[in-house]
Amino acid sequence: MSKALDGVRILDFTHVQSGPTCTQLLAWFGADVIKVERAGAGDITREQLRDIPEVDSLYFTMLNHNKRSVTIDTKNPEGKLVLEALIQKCDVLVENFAPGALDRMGFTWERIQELNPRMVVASVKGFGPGPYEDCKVYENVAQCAGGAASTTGFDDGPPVVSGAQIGDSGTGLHLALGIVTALYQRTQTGRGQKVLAAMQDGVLNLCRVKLRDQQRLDRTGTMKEYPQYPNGTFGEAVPRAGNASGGGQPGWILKCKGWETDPNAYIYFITQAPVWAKICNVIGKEEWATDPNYATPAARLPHLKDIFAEIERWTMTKTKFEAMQILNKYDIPCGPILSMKEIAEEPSLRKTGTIVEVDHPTRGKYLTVGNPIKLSDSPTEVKRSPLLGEHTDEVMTELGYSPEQISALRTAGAI
Ligand code: CAO
Repeated sequence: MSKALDGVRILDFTHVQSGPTCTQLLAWFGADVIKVERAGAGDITREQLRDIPEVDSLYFTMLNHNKRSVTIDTKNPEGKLVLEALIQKCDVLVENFAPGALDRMGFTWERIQELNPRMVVASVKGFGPGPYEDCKVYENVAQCAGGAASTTGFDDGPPVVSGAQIGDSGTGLHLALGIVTALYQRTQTGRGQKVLAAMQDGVLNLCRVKLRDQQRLDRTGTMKEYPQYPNGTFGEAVPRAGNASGGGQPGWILKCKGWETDPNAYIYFITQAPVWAKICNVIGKEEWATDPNYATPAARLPHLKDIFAEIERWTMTKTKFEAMQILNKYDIPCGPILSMKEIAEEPSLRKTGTIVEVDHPTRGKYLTVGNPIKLSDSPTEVKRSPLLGEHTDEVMTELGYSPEQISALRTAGAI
């Protein structure tokens, strides 16, 4: 079966996490992704957080599936010529170097345009134009600068970063959308363009509801769905909301049976208004369904803490899975807190290809997260990540270099 991005060639200059997540998605959709790495070393993640000596780390393998790897010294004059040939052959160049690195290599936007006016040049940077544009940025810096950390955690504790890599993988997703959009526009204009996804912007986009809340707070001085209401105090900025749900349906994380020893024996419970009477029945507080202090969402807001304490008395008598089963019967929205171990072992995620087992020549079998976006006419087949420089000869041959030329370039240290 054909793939959505068949025929699209990507010059992949990405490293670490943000850029590689973007090009991995494009590869899963069928693009030919040629990852350019530094000879001898490669993407720094190949050796970071290794669990097996001398073997590509899971960090690298899980971010670089379905790509080809070529090693080119981009600071070597002959290596630069090889890169020029690649730029002429590819549709998209994706990079997430520190600001200015591509220009210092000699590949300015103007130079790339001369070589290939159809080329889309896509970049992840920490910040967009402004006071911090020259800064190097990693995941947690972006979470802090994009508004996620100041709004995550509990009111009486410090800001907290999330386990979800919204700065890196989140920005990779944003960039991938920018790239396919630019390719689509190219079908009409015939021209490439620059695509920029700044990590601060990507995180802020995912924190959109918190900017909404900032303006509500500015106007009214309070927000009734936040745990600070009615007993705490609000300051000038959106506070950390603990585990409260963002919308108009109050929610909280509650203990389940076994919580004393299992750190994940919890359930997220939402007191959705239309099922309030059912919630009252399940927890044995039938009278709350008609009591004016509890019967309406507005009446409940001041007592949310007590309400969740009462619901928790019930959830603590059930495991999170038993509670799920009972609550779902009544359409009460809830979710078990799943550990990574439980997710890794979940058969339904294996069945859909969201968790995939991959075989690797030096590491053996390992688990990875497959393509979370499923296209009915473009199924994803997850293929192992490339070894460093595994495809250098293959790609050089496709670019028209003879075996003698390849061997001379290798001797010169260009590839
Ligand atoms: N051959 C020769 N040189 C190469 C090369 C190759 N194949 N590939 C890269 N290089 C060189 C670059 O030209 C650059 O050299 P100069 O600094 O002399 O111009 C150098 O390697 C390193 O690039 P870098 O500055 O991007 O790498 P770093 O490890 O110092 O910084 C990071 C890493 C991530 C902080 C920085 O790249 C960055 O801020 N990127 C943008 C934001 C981003 O994506 N952050 C998320 C990373 S994932 O958490």
